[in-house]
Amino acid sequence: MKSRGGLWFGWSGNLSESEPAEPDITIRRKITYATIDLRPEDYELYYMGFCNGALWPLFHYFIGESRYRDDQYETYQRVNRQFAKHLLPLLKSDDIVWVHDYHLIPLARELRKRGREQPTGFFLHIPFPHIEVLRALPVHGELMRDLMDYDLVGFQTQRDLNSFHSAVVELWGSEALGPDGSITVGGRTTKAGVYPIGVDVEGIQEEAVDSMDKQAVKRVRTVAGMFGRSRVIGVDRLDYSKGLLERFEAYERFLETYPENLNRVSYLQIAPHSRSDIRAYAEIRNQLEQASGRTNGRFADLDWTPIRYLNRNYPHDVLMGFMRQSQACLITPVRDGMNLVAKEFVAAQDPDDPGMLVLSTLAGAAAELTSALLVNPNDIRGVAHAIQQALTMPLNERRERHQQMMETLRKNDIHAWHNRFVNDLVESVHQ
Ligand code: GDG
Repeated sequence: MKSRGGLWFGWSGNLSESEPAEPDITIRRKITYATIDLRPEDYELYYMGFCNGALWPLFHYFIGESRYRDDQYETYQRVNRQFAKHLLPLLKSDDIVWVHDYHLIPLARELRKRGREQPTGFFLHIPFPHIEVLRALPVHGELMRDLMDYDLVGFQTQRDLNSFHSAVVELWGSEALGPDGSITVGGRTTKAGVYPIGVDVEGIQEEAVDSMDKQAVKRVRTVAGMFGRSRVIGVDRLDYSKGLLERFEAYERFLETYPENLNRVSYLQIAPHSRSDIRAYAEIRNQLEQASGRTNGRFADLDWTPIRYLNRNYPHDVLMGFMRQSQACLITPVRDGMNLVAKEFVAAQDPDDPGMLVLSTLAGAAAELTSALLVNPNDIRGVAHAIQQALTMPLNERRERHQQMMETLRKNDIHAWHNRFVNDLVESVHQ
């Protein structure tokens, strides 16, 4: 958006008691930011409730965690109506509209109801579940119909698109599905495609190199360097979909199975808290504290902590510096739309001596990063073995795998993702 210019519209991240009158407008460089507050009740029912208590778990195949409530769904619709109402006066007639993620599925319908007909696309950052999972949600039909109000719907992987098609066929029959994957329902055609999100490869490399002199990055390097330890890293929002519990168990198994690593490896897990008010998040938080405590209690030495588990946020460039000086990165979600950290780790490496990525096959990124060490996150023994393999892999193999992954990252970087989606969106209405 910085190069193209435009309007960014969304929730401010703040709460206010009264119904928001008008969006707050800030203009910075070529972008106008229009944001509105949510009322505490809407935050509860819309954001924490329907979005993150019903849709998030269901779309990540945690059917048992997904809780549906009518009042939450009604608020979801009402908040989307309100967003549309506030967005409308800000839209210019030649604007194209790109809507992001599961919080805003009904937005196109609400805009069209108010007479807006400009190209409107939707991109889903998280997985789309197969119909056999989706159907557990009482309002899945409504959400699918809402998606049909977009001109283009984009997914992270072919698997997600296939799942979306499974729902289309179930609801409207195979005749609704065109040979190019587009969907026609009630005379309206919606295109659907795969647009794997990428990263700013050059930007990350610069961040990683430039941050090597930052205090925090130096501290990590100095401490591990002093004892000649290898560094393993993980960076995830604290979320039950990220497979952290299984990962901690796998790391414990790794230390147990390959005891030559005792006192020789240091695992840094950064996991900033998120959505802490939801029960499932509080639960996983407790379980992780116990699991890291158990491993440290069992294996730690006077001058060695096997897992350093930090619930803190770091500036992005510092994170990239941490990654550049790590020999292995563990990305083992039990389900993930893409996982940008996996791509960032690869981009942040020194090509002459790159660290190795251990990556879950259940992350969208696995479809592209096929030269990573691919693992099933539930296979504790397999992940333990992959950690050992990553730390003992010969330099020429690491370089070769890294180079292969970099080629994919460059071909499919954040700019390519953006351009492809926007071009297809514009084209979708001209056909
Ligand atoms: C959703 C989907 C999909 C992490 N900790 C800190 C920090 N981060 C940054 C990472 C990365 C981003 O946040 C996390 O992105 P992920 O892709 O890994 O995961 P989600 O947050 O779950 O994102 C996911 C993504 O949308 C994009 O489509 O890939 O599947 O779930 O960039 O570096 N950034 C800073 N401090 C931290 O402590 N500054």
